[in-house]
Order: sequence, then C-alpha cells, then structure tokens
Amino acid sequence: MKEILSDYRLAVESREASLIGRKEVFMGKAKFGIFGDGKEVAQIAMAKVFRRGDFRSGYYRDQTFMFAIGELTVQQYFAQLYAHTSLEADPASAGRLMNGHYATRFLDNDGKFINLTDAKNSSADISPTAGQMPRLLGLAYASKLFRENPVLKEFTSLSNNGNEIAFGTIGNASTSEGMFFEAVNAAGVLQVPMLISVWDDDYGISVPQEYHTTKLSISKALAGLQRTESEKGFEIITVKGWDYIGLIEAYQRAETICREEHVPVLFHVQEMTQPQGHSTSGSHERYKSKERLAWEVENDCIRRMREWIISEVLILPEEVDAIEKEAKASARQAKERAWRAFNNDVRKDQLAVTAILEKAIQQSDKGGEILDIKNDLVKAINPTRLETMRAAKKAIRFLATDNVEARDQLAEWLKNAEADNFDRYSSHLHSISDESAIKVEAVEAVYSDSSQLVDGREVLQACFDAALARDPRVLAFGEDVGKIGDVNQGFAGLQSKHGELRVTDTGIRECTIVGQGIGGVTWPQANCRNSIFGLFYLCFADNVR
Ligand SMILES: Cc1ncc(C[n+]2csc(CCOP(=O)(O)OP(=O)(O)O)c2C)c(N)n1
Ligand SMILES: [Mg+2]
Repeated sequence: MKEILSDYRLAVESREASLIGRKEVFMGKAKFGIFGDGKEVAQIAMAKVFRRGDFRSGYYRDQTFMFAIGELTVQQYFAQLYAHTSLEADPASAGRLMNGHYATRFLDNDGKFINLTDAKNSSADISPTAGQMPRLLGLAYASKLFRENPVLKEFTSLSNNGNEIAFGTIGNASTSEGMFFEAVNAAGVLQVPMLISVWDDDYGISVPQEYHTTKLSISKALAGLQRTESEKGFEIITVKGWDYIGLIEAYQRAETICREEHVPVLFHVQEMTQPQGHSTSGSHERYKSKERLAWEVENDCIRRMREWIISEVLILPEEVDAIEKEAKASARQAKERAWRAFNNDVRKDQLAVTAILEKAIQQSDKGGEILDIKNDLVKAINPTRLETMRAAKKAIRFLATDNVEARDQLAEWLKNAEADNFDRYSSHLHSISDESAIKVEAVEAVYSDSSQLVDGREVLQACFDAALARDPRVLAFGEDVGKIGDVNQGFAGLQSKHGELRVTDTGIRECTIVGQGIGGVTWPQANCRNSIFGLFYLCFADNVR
C-alpha cells in the first residue's frame, strides 16, 4: 500500500511539473516545452523492472520514468527547461539537450567508462522521431555479445554477463518510421534483450491513427512477429495506459522473458492520453473532437488511478487529496529553486555589465545614450545572456571614440564572457579525452627495396586481423563481411579464425548496422559531456571498398 501511494504521489508530482512547465513557456521563461503528461502510470510500472546495468533509449515523453528510476529530479527537469548551462543544475547535458530529452553519464571526467553495471543508464535522446531505435538495437546487441562471447567476460564493468535489458520508448506515430521497422526486424533476427514500449495516444501531433498504422494498431500490424513453439520471434504484449496493476504485471512478465531468455518484447501501451496536447506549439483543441477530448479526461491515467485507489485500496478521498496537495507543492518548490538558480546565474552577467555602464555614464560624454542602454537592460523581466552581451557591445560602439576606463572594462568583460560562452555552448562537441580518435598518432608506412608487392585487400586483411587479435572488443559486421569475408575479400578467412560472433554477416539494413556499431554510445554532439566512442570500435556498414 505504501508503494502504491508513493507511486501515485510521483505521478501527480510529475503531472504538476508538466502543467507548470507549459505555463513557464507561456510566460516567456523558456523557449519551448514538450511534456510527459498522460504517460505517468505506465512509466512508473516500467521503472519497477529497470535494474542497475539496464539502458534506456527513448524519447521526450519519459520524464516520469526518469524521476522514478532516480536519475532526474524535478528541479533538474526545470533547469533543463530553462536551458541552465550548468552541469550541476542539469547533469544530463548542461542545458544543451532539448527539454524532455534525457541522458546519464557513461564516462567519468577522464573519459573512462564508469561501472555501467552499477548505474541506471540512459543514452541521450535525439530529436528525429525513431532515431532512438537503431541505437536501442545496439544496446541490446551488446548484451547478447557479452553473454555469448567468452572473450568479453573480463569486461565486468560494462555488462553483467549480458543480463541487461535495453528499454526503448517510442510514440505510436513514430512507429511508422523506417528506423523502427528496421530495428524491430533486426531484433527478431538477432534475438536480443530489447523491450520496446510504444506510448500510444492515437495521435502524432494532429494526425490520427488511420494515417499512420495498418489496422490502427502497431501490435496488430506486427502480429506476425509473435514467437511460437517452433519459431523464434518477439513476445507481443498489449496493455492499457491507465491500468496500474495490469501494467505492473505485464512489465514483470516482459522483464523475465527479455532478461532471461533474450527474447525481444513489443510492449504496446494503448489508451494513453495527452492532456496538454503535443507541445507548447499549438493546441490540441484544434484537431481533437469534443468526444475525444472528453474521453481523454475520463481516461486520464492519474484520474483512473485515483478512482482505483479509493475504490479498491480503500483509501479515503481526503487522504488522496492530501497526497496530491503535497506532491503539487513539491513540484512548485522545485520549479522555484531551479528558476532562482538559473536566474541568479544569468543576472551575474547583467549586474556586472550594469555596474560598468554606470561608470561609463559618469565618465563619458555619451552618458545619455549609455543610460538608455542600461535602462533597457535592467528592465528585462527575464533577462538572457544575449541581452547583456548586446548591451555591452552597443555601449562599446558608442564609446568607440571615447577613451574612458569603462570602455576598456566592457571590452575586457566581453572577452571573458565570450570565453565562458565557448565553454557553455561550444566545448565538448568532440571527445577531448585521451581516447579521442583525433589524438591517435599516424604511423607512417615504411617500405624497403625488398618489400613485397601485395594486393590492397591483403593489406586491409592483415590490418583487420591484427586489430581483432589486439583487442577482444573489436568486431566487424556487415553485409557479406562474415562468411565470404567481404565481396572484395578484406575479411577473407577472418570469420573462421576469430569466430562468428566477432566477424559476422548482417541483413541489408545499414541504419541499424550503424546502430549496432554505436551501441552504448550516446549521440556525441547532442550529449556533449557523454561518451563519444563505442563499446565496439569497428563496424562496417557495407562492404569494404
Ligand atoms: C524524423 C522526424 N520527423 C518529424 C518530426 C516532427 N515531430 C516531432 S514529434 C512528432 C509526432 C510524434 O508522434 P508520436 O510518435 O505519436 O509521439 P507523441 O508525441 O504522440 O507521444 C513529429 C511529427 C521529427 N521530430 N522527426
Ligand atoms: Mg502519439
């Protein structure tokens, strides 16, 4: 019972965060907002089977899940909404990821992998719908290799013998993407521990299901993937988004199948709602009928969970009210803390420039113009760094011919601010660790008069052979790479030498071959402070030509 109430409290707090978030955007305190309202209960159920060592590769509706696994606080959630460029405030990306995009760190400050088996891991979300799918496949594929390939057993901080699950989330409309179909098919072929939850609210922005999905249902459309006694495939599970107990039971079943048997699971969560509509760009009243809107209110997962708690768990409505009140207050306080921290940070710049402008007003003949600039700056209700930079630059222009100390101080301030901004917005776009590919030193080829003349393919083959021998994490996969050793023979003989798990063929599906290659890697640019190299170094998306 305690657990049920604490789950309910979290659902309410997360919902409140969504509601407040939308208001913050409309008040001009953030640029854009997209929220996880309507998806709370299912995500709490999913979090119950997400263990240390597991990975998520998901999309922007997953805030409640991130709260539930303890990898995001409500304060951090708001810091991200404001784009607070501080790693302490927003550990996922220091303000660089879009709101509703999540990530945990895979690397320490020296660029070395942390113990991933002891962490609840989330790769960084990316904006293209279904872009999370190829990488999800890679994460799941890594666990298969760690379980099946004895040479990888020593890497105990990367995998617990392959007992991890790669959890994917995707919206119903995004399952129309080619990347989704490619990843699903590949997971069935490879038999990897991939558990994909589809959050199905019947819409993709304004477009209803009939434009998206055959038979109006992704689980019906993909029914042929269902495994049978004699054929490998998927386990397909359907459940309603408001059914707290049904969701918990179904996720437990899914977990066992996926984790123990390494069978992929399609977990179709139906009858979800989106109370605030798609995002802060536009309102759903424009495209949902009155009946649909009324249905969404009735079937709101929090409302239905509340009714269930009162009628089945026999808690008094007043007790539930008290929980709600407390949860909402907690979300509000977290928002206040996040805003204060963000605003203080931005105001530091504003205060510094204002102080110099005040001096300039005293020192310069252009005092009147500088006073206007200062007044404009201090009256900004929600100042951004841009306004302060603009004020400083404008004042410098006015003072160009005026040799006053304040002008030099402004120039000095601007120089420092630009350096700080480089760190805030442009650093870590590529790895700066010792592992950076850019730091690998070239080894010049040395020839002698007696050097043998050989075909290029033999040079390649010798290099690949040496790489495979040097590091057990190196592997190669792609079309025709395995059995025949590539159409052009760069891998000739290497499968029989190093084994099928290390040199292997794949289907003709380049996007997910790349996904398999990057596996645990989080998208480098999107995820600035995270990993930029893979669990595996080598992947061939096509024949080596
Ligand atoms: C490749 C790509 N196409 C289009 C978009 C624009 N877009 C963002 S979200 C979205 C709708 C997604 O709907 P659904 O998958 O059902 O998720 P929901 O938002 O309903 O949870 C669209 C079209 C995008 N981000 N990426
Ligand atoms: Mg949808």
